[in-house]
Amino acid sequence: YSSRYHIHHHTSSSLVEDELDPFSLVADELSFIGNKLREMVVAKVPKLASAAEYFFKMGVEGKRFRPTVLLLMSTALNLPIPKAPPPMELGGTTTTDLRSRQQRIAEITEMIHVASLLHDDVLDDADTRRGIGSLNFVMGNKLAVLAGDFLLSRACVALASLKNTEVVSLLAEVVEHLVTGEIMQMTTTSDQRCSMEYYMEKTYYKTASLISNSCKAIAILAGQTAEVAVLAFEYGKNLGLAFQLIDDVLDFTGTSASLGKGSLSDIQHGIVTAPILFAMEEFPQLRAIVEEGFENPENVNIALDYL
Ligand code: GRG
Repeated sequence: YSSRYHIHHHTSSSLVEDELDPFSLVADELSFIGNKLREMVVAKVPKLASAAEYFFKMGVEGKRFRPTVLLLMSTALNLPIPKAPPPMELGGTTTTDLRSRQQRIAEITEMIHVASLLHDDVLDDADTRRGIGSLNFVMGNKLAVLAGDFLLSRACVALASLKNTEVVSLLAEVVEHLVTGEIMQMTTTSDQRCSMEYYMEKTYYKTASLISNSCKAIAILAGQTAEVAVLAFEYGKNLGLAFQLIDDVLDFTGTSASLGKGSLSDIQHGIVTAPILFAMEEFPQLRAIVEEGFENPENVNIALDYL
């Protein structure tokens, strides 16, 4: 990163470059978490097991953006144990215990995320995800819905095992937020479709809530003050909003190969995202089209011309 962005460091050590690659810092832990996730989705019924493990198999793991952020947040917030021991609801907590509890947050977060992808693809009738057939496309809607439910159940059990009621409520509430964001997206009036405020609120629920609340959970487990926990939340919220904004831009600029799914899927589903809202500010005549909606394919083409 430093060479690409011409950032000058006061130290010339190559370690600085390594430290600036966020993935290399947590690469070993990410592969450990990957294995843990595969273990966690083992189910009694073979059909359920094969459905649930579908997106945890090697090679279809996605970017692992959320676990990466959460592990880096853990490194940033874990205080030296002798100075500030984390709250010990479980009795003697060591540094290793703390880190493995935070790894569990990363696992739970990824499970909730994958469950939401499974359900989302059913709702959107999507046929590709992570560069392969979506689970609903390969095994049908029914199994995809049930596999998502199963992952949520596994995530709840893992969450409860942390025995921290504040953390349980934070992440349990995220599931409601995911549903809220999805419903806000499905049911828009023409005014809401044109509103940046509505878009940002929906984006918080749909994408940023999971990242912000799991970042806050990391801070709580680290034994940080309520003030720091709020800062961790704000960091995760802004990162999540930025992540979705970029995801929305990529839907217009990416290719099926780079996205692992078809491009232009938002506008084709009638979903108005940030690039259109920004274009509307520059070209006020676009507003009438957005208000009318994108059921008419002609409107899709008109909007694309403005972008
Ligand atoms: C059952 C938990 C649950 C939710 C039901 C369907 C639904 C309600 C919510 C959908 C939420 C959703 C899919 C939001 C989009 C979030 C998003 C940016 C997904 C893409 O994330 P990436 O790019 O994907 O990190 P990878 O594949 O890399 O993990």
